[in-house]
Amino acid sequence: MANAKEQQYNAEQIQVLEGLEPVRKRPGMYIGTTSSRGLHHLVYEVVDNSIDEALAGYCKSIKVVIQKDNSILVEDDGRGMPVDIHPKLKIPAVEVIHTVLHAGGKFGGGGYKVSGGLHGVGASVVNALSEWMEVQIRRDGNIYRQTYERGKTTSPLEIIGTSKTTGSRTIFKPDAEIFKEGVEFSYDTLEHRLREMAFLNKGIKITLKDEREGRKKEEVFHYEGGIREFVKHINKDKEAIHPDVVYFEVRKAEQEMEVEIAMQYTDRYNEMILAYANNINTTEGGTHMVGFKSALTRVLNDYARKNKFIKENEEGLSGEDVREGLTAVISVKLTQPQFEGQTKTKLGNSEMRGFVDTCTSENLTAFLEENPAQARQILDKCLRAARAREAARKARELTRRKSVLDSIALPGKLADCSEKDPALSEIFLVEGDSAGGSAKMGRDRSRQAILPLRGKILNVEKARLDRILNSDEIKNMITAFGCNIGQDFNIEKLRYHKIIIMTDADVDGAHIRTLLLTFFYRYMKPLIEEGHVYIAQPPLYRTVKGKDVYYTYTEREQEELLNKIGRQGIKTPQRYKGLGEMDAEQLWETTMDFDKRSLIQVTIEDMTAADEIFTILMGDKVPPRKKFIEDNAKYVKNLDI
Ligand code: 0RA
Repeated sequence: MANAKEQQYNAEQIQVLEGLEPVRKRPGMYIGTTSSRGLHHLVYEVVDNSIDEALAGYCKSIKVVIQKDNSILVEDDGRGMPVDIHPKLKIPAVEVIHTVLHAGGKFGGGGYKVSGGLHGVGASVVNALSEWMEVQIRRDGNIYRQTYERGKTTSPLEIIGTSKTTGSRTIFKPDAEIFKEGVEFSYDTLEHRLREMAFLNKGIKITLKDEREGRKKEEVFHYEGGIREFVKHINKDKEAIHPDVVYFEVRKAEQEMEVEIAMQYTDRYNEMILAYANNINTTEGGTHMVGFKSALTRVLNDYARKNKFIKENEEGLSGEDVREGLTAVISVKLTQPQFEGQTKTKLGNSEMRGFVDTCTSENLTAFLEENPAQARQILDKCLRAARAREAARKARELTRRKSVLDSIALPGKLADCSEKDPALSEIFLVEGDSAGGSAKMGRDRSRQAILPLRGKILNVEKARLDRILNSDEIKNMITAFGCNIGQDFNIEKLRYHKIIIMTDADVDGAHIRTLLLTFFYRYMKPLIEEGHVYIAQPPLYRTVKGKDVYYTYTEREQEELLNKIGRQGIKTPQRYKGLGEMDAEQLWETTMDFDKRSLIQVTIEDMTAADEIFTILMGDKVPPRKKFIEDNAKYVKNLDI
């Protein structure tokens, strides 16, 4: 990327398309959503422009500040945005960039632009969706300043001082009229993306600072090792099975494209391959992913045969075998990325497949040849996976055959609903037989099914598929849901569109809930991705005063209730220790009734964040788990994983 060849900027390059009214009318079209996700997207749009400046070779450091009033300041030490007058519009280029849709001179060529991917819409969209915005530019010895409100210019570009340095600063406050769900920024969300950006663009220093009252904090993300350090970061709470991160970077002549790959095996069973194209997380994969996977399988098989790990007449390693426990980051950069797929996060450029395949082949082969001890550790792991896969295949076949023989063999413990339309049906996974009994009696049997789960379910984080399929509780869930698991998972066969976890409001309940979520996340991920998994919220207290009965769900709510209705004349408020203490009617009224209950939908904000949480919660290392629980104990309501 370090193509520092000076590009003469020319205001005429900017294409004029249209004004900003459409952005305010239909913000979703430009930033995807006006939820919290869209709000944070504004910051990424502004930061992306500074990253582009860094990729062009002109900027080293970027600072992001959440200011006291919840406005955002982004500053870089690049060349400073251009200020020359646009020949047709007769206004400064910086004003065109901020007030005209699709302006900004990003028409490919001359380097890999970050934007142009998911919602690469730039500074004008952020401006349109901000109550106010201010830009300050240090350039040509001057400091320039211009202000805007809701996309409209409110002051001419003025010189407000002198400066010996260059750079751009953007300050904006998101418009509460647009972001109706709230305009408060989450430090953790910004931290996550900015750290990822720093891993993906080695050498760039990104500082994040929170200046809000009561939460002052500052962190610097700066990784000279780039994605090599990203892999170490992902594996920090896991056991690596070989010491070195395999790492290589290849740039094609004339910088048409570039690939950077880092990988390391852990003792886990799941694979964690993150793929990026121009810094955009391509969650749907694409040609770079295909190239990497096919080279990986081929190289490890070739090496295994050549070195007699596998005999001539023996079957080779499958793709699954060579990816078990693998953490890898693939980052490609290219000038004309084509994004396809449902969420436009699948890389389509066909030239990337062969390029990544060839680069991976050459470099991984070299690593294995040069590091025979680590090669052996890796191959041992793959061969163990292959043996287990064989055992798992047999176990799977057994469950498959069973369901073929007896296709309506639902588990005996399941109290099914009569409704046959999955969209109208829901299933409660209930902790314990006694609560299960109350739930069965209290439910709406036309639409609600109940599956009681006895005690602890298996920790799937520490077991392979063959053992997982031996667990009765897990087998019951698989047959009840109807959509199989792992590779055979088929969401279209799902028998209930709502899967509701109902556990006690105590530590054991939280543990069972985590075990269930881990199982869904590792083996039925689309269930979570497509929003089918929910958490029921049973009440904590039942309070009776006179003829009135009140239920409250938190200590604070209970306190507020007592303040409101007065403490006199109340028979001692009942604090539920578990679901089992509620009778059928109470359970229905408080937790299951379609009209009165509140459910929490489980969502995956981010693959690495979810992986980290499950690794910590379910893994072997105790200190990170203890720290996580301490750090998060106060946030009981938010169940984004
Ligand atoms: C000179 C020319 C161009 C952009 C910039 C400077 C520049 C833009 C931003 C946005 C945030 N920070 C910045 N620093 C510098 C135009 C280059 C092109 O059209 O490709």
